[in-house]
Amino acid sequence: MFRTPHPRRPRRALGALAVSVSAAAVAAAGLIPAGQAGAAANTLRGLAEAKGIYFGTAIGQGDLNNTTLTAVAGTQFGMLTPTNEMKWESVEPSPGSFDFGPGDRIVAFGQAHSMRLRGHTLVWHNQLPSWVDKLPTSQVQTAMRNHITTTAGHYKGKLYAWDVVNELFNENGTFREDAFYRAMGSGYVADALRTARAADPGAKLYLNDYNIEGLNAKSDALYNLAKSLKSQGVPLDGVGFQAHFVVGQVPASLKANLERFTALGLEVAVTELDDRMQLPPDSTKLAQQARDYANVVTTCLAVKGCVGLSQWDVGDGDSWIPGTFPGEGAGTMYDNNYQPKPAYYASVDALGGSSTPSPSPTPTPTPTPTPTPTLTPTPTDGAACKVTAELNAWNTGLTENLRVTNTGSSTVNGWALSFTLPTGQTVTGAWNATVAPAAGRLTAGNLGYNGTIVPGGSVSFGFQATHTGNAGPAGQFSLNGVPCGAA
Ligand code: 9MR
Repeated sequence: MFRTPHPRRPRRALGALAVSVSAAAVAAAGLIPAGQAGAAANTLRGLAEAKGIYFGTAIGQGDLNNTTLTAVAGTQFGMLTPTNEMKWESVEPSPGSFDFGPGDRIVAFGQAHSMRLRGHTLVWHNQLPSWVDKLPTSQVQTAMRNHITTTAGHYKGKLYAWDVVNELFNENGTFREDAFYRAMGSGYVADALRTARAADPGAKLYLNDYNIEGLNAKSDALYNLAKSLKSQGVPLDGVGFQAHFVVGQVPASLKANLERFTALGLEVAVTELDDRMQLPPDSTKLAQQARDYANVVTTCLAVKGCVGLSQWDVGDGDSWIPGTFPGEGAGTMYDNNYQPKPAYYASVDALGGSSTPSPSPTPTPTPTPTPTPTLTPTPTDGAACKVTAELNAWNTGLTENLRVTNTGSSTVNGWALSFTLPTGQTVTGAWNATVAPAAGRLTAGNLGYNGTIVPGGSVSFGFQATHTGNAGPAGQFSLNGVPCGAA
């Protein structure tokens, strides 16, 4: 659940995340799972489009300098939302003075990658410049209409949809008493929608909010408003369900709730999907997250009128979550190094993809021997580390979780665990570590949050791999160059 209002977070510095890698390196690093590089049909985007929906993401202008991020965004996603660049404070920081440069750069990136675009957002109490809040109530309507007309007019013909009004209700279903409500009462919503329709007749016009995914007081309020607007002929086309979830808490009433909105003749979309957890992630939480993502994707596919889903931000390292919920994060389908997580594979599976190993594989009956999960303690040889492996294999793939224990007497600050994969195994994804290259002798490196291993402490990470018959465990471990012993 949100704690509201959203605290503002400083924008990321331009280039702060910049990494330079080639497309081939991106594929080799597993950012695009093996066999999927260049094969658009097997991406989230391609699979979603084959099912008649879209799968999108959100990026900010600083992200455009991050070649790893943009490679994932431009390949895996078919819809793009600017995280901050079309908000009022960005577009019109002082009265009548408009800056569309940052938003235009996001639009250009989306167009260059044949992505559709969602405009976010025209009227919102947050990231609203203080001059609007300070206006006499008699001047707010004029300012709102001018902002909508100029902004939606600038992007006319370029956007699939606009979030015309964002986050308009309190949790108990009463209207948020922001500058617009104070000046115009609830009628500002219809006024904003009509103004937006006049400015860009081709854009779908949405109301967008959070904590409205299940049946509750807040979604009831939005439902009643949407019904009333439709009955008055106000131009409302869709409702956006932000879907900022907590692992294991996707509401059971999601489908029923979406369906009551589509029954009004509206389209619905999941607009800001993420699924946060207490850090650090572990295999249990990541498996639940994978089920949650699959659940949301499956639900959208099952609801006629659910036009698509967008994740908010690309990877865990880009996400707004840790800045707003200290100690929480890991809400996206990509880890801090843009390695696909179990949620990615689960989403691919939910979209009908079949070329990737499942993170929670169900052994398929086949003539190939199917090992059951095994716990393989690896003896130490007196070195400073011990590794245990848990392996789940099926006929063509496997997942392996490795636990590295510091058996020495000093703290490890930053770790690189090297190990050898049996011949024929190729890593296609990893969690809680970077893993490269994909085959042969590999090195797993810590992420930002799990680099320290105190004496007697341990860290866990894992990977998925394909295999050609040898589904044995990894071996010949060494930690920061010191052998841990044979597997
Ligand atoms: O991702 C956005 C983040 O960079 C900003 O600091 C934050 C400020 O409110 O807004 C974030 O995006 C929000 C979106 O615009 C509306 N729904 C909630 C999103 C996450 O807070």
